[in-house]
Amino acid sequence: MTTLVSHHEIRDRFSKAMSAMYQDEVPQYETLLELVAEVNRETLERDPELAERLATHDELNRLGVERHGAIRVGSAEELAMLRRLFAVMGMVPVGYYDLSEAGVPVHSTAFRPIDDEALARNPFRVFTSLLRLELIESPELRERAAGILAKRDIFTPGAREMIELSERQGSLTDEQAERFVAEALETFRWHQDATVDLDTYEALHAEHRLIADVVCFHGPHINHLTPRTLDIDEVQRRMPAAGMNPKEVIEGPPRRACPILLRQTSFKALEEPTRFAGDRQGTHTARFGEIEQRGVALTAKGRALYDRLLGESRRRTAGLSNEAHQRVLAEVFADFPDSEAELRRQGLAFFEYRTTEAGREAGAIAATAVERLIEQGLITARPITYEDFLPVSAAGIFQSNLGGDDSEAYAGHANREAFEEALGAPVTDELTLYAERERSSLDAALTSLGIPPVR
Ligand code: OOG
Ligand code: NI
Repeated sequence: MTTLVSHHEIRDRFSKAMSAMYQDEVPQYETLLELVAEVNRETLERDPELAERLATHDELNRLGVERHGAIRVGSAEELAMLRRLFAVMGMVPVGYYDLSEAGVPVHSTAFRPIDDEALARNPFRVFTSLLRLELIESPELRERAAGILAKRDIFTPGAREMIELSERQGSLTDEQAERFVAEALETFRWHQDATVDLDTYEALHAEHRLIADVVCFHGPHINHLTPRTLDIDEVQRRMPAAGMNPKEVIEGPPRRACPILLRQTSFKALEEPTRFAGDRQGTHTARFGEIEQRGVALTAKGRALYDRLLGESRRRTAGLSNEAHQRVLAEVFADFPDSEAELRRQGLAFFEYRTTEAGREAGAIAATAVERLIEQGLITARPITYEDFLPVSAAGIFQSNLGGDDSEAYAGHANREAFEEALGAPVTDELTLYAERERSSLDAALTSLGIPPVR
């Protein structure tokens, strides 16, 4: 019997290899990693309670390795093959994001691990967008783009071979995993050579910068990697002194005692010299660095409240500096309960339940009210971290790195069915994942106290 390594081990190796490659390719990303590590260290020193909480819940180990990346592909075939590539690493498509609403002609999903153990080990996610050529108005330009895309193969023969082998065997041996990581990395590498001449690039660029980015290169170069910070406001403040040009505002909810969902910001994309076919030469701007701070996952009810408050604040924040923007957000979000107990009682956020030592000793008891059990110290509830993305924030990240305020151009074209058809599989619903995780943890905690699970 050959010994196979786990999908999670392969993901861990791959995410580290990807980070090393990106540090090599984009030196500013290395600076960003250092800054994030420094601020995380200081935050943990200042707040031992936070350090302890992260430590007891497996969040501390993953902090240093945690990151997401993003890529954009041009065809259904590319997307479907990527799904198989990510499956080798235990990553499945979760969530559907329609970015056409925000003037970006793509729709997206996030490939990520889903079970607790895998998330604790390394929650590496890749935000993956599919270009929607059908949204380009000019038939001539549409055909030209499709023709260019049809000529490229973004996977090496070795990557295809290892993917098929993993599908047949159930996973890969140590040596095959090494080969897989090296071959898969090639798909995401930056190529200084464009596949077209500058005239073609400019024509596509004029329709939308993103179209040029997807169509004119050999493959879906990783366009950013994103480490997780414990204090995004502080990193944003320190970015300029460290030589980075941060985007104007931090996306997502404001700073809170109980962080919710996801806050994100980035340093702006760099203009890079590019070799075009023919004599005329130019540059391309696509690659940047991002940081994120994650909080608790919200229920459908919590998410509806978030969306409503965000909508309200957006009417008042246009054009504001980050400081003023954050002040308005804080004011508007005063309506969003900011204690774990309230988030739980009002059913706004997801929690994971565990029996305490005292609970295990108490054995069978009659009380079933979850809040009473928590008050009695028999079970604990801890916020479940949000592992996904936010379409409005994603649009803000896209826009600050692509330019473009043509927000209306492609609006109103969500098409989840078409996306799933291209992908060759349905996307998993993220809310269902959190709800199942909460439910099974609560069932287990109650069962261990001798209480029948509540339905
Ligand atoms: C993806 C932008 C969205 C995020 O973290 O929400 C994103 C892209 O630019 O390809 O990365
Ligand atoms: Ni991102």
